[in-house]
Amino acid sequence: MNQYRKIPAGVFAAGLALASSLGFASEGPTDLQGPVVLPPEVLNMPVEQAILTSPPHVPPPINRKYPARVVVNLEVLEVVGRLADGVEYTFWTYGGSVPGSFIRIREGDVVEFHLNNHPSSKLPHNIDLHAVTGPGGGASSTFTAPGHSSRFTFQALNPGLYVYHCATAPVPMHIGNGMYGLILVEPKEGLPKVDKEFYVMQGEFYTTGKYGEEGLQAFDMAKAIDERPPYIVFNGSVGSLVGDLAMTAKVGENVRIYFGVGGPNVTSSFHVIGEIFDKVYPEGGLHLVNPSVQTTLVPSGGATVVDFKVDVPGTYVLVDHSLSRAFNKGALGMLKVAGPENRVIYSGKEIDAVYIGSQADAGSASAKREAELKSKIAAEIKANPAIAGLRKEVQIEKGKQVYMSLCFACHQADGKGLPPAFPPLAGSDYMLADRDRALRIILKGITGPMVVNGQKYDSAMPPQEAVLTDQQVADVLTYVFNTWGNKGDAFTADQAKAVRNQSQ
Ligand code: HEC
Ligand SMILES: [Cu+2]
Repeated sequence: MNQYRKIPAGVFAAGLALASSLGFASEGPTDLQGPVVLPPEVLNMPVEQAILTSPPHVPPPINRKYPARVVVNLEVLEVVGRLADGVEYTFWTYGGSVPGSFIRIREGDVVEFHLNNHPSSKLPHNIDLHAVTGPGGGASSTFTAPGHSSRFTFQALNPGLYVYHCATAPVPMHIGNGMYGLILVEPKEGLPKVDKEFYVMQGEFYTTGKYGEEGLQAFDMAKAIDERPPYIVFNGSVGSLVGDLAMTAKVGENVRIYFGVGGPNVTSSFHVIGEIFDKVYPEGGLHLVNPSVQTTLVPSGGATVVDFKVDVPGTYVLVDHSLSRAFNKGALGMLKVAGPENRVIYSGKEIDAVYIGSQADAGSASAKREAELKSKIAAEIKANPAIAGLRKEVQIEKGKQVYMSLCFACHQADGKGLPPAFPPLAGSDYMLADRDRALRIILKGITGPMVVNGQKYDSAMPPQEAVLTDQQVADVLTYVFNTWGNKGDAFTADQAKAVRNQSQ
């Protein structure tokens, strides 16, 4: 029996359209319509279970030459996971991952869609698929309480790459917690074959803490309303596509990336450093092809398909070319290409790809080492209270991550600087002579003449107090005071705090 109040369908649709146009596109429960009576030509279609994949994987191409009835079973799960090293977040997901499971169907398919909300969920959720023709894109038909399952049917009328997302109030919060994914509706004639396909989505996270602040972070509604996300990431976390998790291909292969933006608010200037997209299917429509594109703009709630052949080996870095997002908020991924060199196409002198690649690699190796050291500490505490040395080692590894994402650009990875523009930190008599002054330089910056190891410098170093936490300042100085032959005690967050609070 229908447990909800009956509302005439037309009235509901009109109300929904109005609500959407006013900006509160939140779909509550709607009346149950009962199973759809399908005409014989649909009933006679073969029935298939959709293959769903988590990012960066994509289900295999569809080789059918005819439409089918495709059953999609998507599960909503609220899970605690890693947002960045030491940072956790309660993600709301479709299928346990951010972005949610990739769905692949064919133009003309009739989809029987099941949305299953796991009993452990705290909230009801629904789904608005941009591939659906009909009010709310399925949202009103799929509003599902925890421990319930909803079903609706739609026909995929238009080919394209489409975003899906939750549309339960408050909508930006549901999307901001990770509730988005992609559904590909292949055109009848199929897509050109490629060697490798990947699934990447950008989205931002509005945490109460700053970027890198450790512990379980909560959603910050004020930051969301102001569109001030501490994190803008690919595939749900910082480093999701870096180091061992990087995508891989071989020289000569054609690579395709299905790229979408979940948002909820921020658009992407999608770019791969060191590559040119041979083809862009702008805005995820699959008929128009734009050849030879450097950067393609992807709106929130939008998608694109890019194809490119990888001609030379190396590490190609995926970024949002609004670059503070890549280098300070996490929107950075990697494609590692193996195979023989072609020195005519690429001589090996260009620095872009190698530089950033090795930086990210060093960062992720360093993160691994940090985890190893942390478990060592736990073991050591049990057996022996003398743990100061290990704590310092952790600080050095953490500091290296800060150094490799911030300081190395000027002072260089080897700490030797670039005379006469950037002074050395390796063996710097100036730095090693005065620890408080070093703290002050990092936090407040410094300008004017100085002599380091007998060489004169007269330039400016920008203050980092808005970028770094006290702990990060202590870590990075502990790193530079204990690397490249330098020796010194660990710095503490309290020391950094004391200097931060001094007026200059
Ligand atoms: C944008 C370039 C730039 C960045 C980024 C930068 N510095 Fe500097 N740094 C400089 C310049 C230039 C000077 C010299 C300023 C002057 O001449 O007054 C300097 C001076 C210093 C000094 C004192 C001089 C010496 O060699 O001992 C220290 C210590 C230092 N920086 C550490 C750091 C650390 C640690 C970071 C990362 C948190 C960092 N810097 C990030 C450009 C930079
Ligand atoms: Cu939701």
